[in-house]
Amino acid sequence: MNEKIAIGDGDILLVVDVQNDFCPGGSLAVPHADEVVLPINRLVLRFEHVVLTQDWHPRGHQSFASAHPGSKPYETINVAYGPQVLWPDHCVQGTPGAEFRNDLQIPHAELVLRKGYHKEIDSYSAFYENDRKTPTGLAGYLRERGFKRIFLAGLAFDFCVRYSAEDAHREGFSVLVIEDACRGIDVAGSMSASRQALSARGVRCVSIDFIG
Ligand code: VGL
Ligand code: ZN
Repeated sequence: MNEKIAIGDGDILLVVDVQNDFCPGGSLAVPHADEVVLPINRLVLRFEHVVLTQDWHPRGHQSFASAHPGSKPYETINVAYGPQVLWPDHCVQGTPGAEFRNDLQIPHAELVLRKGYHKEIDSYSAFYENDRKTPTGLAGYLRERGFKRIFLAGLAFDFCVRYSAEDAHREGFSVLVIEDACRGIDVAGSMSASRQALSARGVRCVSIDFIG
């Protein structure tokens, strides 16, 4: 039961949104987010194949509370595709907050997948935007390259990691979340809801100690 998971050719690690704005001092700081950097730097040594995702919003993005006069960050509103949590302005294209943490060491990353660039649609998942219809192209990329199993680490566990994991599973990949290489925001019970949603789908959450 405690056997390590051997990493092979069909495996890829998706490092989700390890960007300055999600870290302490950033505009949408996730508690203890900076603590994922060292485990991820260790983890990537095990993976030949790594993809990074980067939250990448235009100014005035619909997910920003500042775009909705009278609304405050962390409130939920209804938009064309359903409920949307409003966030402080974050990860604006070309700003320092949108850059990856400079202590992240993944020179061999093969792709940087940007998401959230449509002004009217947020994108938590690295696969489908929040309208649940607009693909980012990542599933096709990973399939075309022959990957079968996707490991996830990064920020935030209860948003981008969760929805990316669910979509990867729905797209037919085998999925594992490396939970101690993630940190979450926890808005309105989103951490426990995420754990439940993942286990209901059979997506395993494992510790970095189990990775070969
Ligand atoms: C994220 C909220 C807004 C994330 C991105 O990376 O989890 N969360 N934008
Ligand atoms: Zn965002």
